[in-house]
Amino acid sequence: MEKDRPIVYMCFSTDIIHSGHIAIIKKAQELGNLIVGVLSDEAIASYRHFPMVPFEERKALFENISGIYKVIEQKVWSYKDVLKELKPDFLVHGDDWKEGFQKPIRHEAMEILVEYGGKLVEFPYSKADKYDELEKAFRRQLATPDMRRARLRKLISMKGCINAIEAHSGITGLIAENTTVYDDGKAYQFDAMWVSSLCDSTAKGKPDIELVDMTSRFRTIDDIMEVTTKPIIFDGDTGSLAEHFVYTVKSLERMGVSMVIIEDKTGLKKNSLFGTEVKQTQDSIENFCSKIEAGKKAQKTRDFMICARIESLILEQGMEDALTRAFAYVRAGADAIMIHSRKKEPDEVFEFTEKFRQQDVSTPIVVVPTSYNQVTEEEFKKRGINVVIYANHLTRSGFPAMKKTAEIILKNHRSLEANDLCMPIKDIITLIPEEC
Ligand code: SPV
Ligand code: MG
Repeated sequence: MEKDRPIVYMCFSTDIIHSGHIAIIKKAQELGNLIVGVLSDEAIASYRHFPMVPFEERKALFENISGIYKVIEQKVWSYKDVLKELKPDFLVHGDDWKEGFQKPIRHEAMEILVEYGGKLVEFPYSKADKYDELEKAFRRQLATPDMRRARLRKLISMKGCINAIEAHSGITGLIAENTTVYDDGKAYQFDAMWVSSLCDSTAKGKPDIELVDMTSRFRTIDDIMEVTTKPIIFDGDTGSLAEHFVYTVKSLERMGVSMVIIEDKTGLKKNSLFGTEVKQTQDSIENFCSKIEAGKKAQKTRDFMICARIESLILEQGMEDALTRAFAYVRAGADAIMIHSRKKEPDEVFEFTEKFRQQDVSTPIVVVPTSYNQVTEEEFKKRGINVVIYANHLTRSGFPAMKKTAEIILKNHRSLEANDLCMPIKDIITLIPEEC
């Protein structure tokens, strides 16, 4: 560190360092002693995309660039804490944050700089195609089976609680992959996708009774995987016979699926949302444990997860039964537990979670809040729940719009009146990216 020179601060979230970054670092160094902040894995995963390179590695990249005085971790997107602590004379940033979702973060940083007399220096943001291409090519690796499969476990441990939305086709996969909402300086995206048996069957006009065979279900996964990179949680229904389940596990793992969830029902499976209105039988603890054990033995990697789904509350077998099963399934090797409920209030799910967590603090808990949908992800996280699945929402929102459009056309003998329900032709053409 050169004495009496101003302190300069800038923060990076990049996975790779290219010549554009080096150029901006050189310019920042001319202003004084440069401290580089490296954004934490948690912050990047929460509001941008999964970091391809873990924090320690990204930090090491900057530590090896000559002339950088110090590299620190910036834990959150907001510059507030870092500015208050370091009080740098200059905060350097690309001018791209003047517009768009980062505007509030810039605004907050400027207010703090004014408080102690620091200055904001904004360099023109380099939009060079070659850098864009480089980053895109790097990110395409996220779709490879090994990288995709491993990401679910990492995301759960980084974020504590993740969300997943159902996808049943290439286009719903793209919606799950690309939908982003910007709010208060943060960008929100779904973490993962749920390949639901209900929605996969519905898309094929079939009942959710394990009628759509595995070959067809795998085809759906393949369609989704071809155009996306996010981790996939597969609804494996009952898992069938243990002798069949081991093949399902091997295939899913090979494809790059991260987790299969199997439910402890047996015989002709009906959708859980029917509850006790239809005849449904729960498997014995012993039998279901053997199935979990067989599945765990069949998998080759450490990343693949088998989640045991407990139907005791759906089938009104009581809390004790649900808990007994949960502990037995974990002992049999389950990597996660899904507790299902179709009550309008979350009370039984919260009671289960509280009692389960008294004995097991680490096994991830998965929930599907279709009926008790008033609960926010933040609350689930606070209660110790790790995966929140929006299990059927693209199906339930998409089909009513289609039905209404069909009715309007029939009623009016033309399509003009359905215009407002339909995406403009220009948008549908550009909906599919040229290259995923
Ligand atoms: C599915 O989405 O197929 C599920 C969840 O299994 S539920 O429909 O709630 O049973
Ligand atoms: Mg299902």
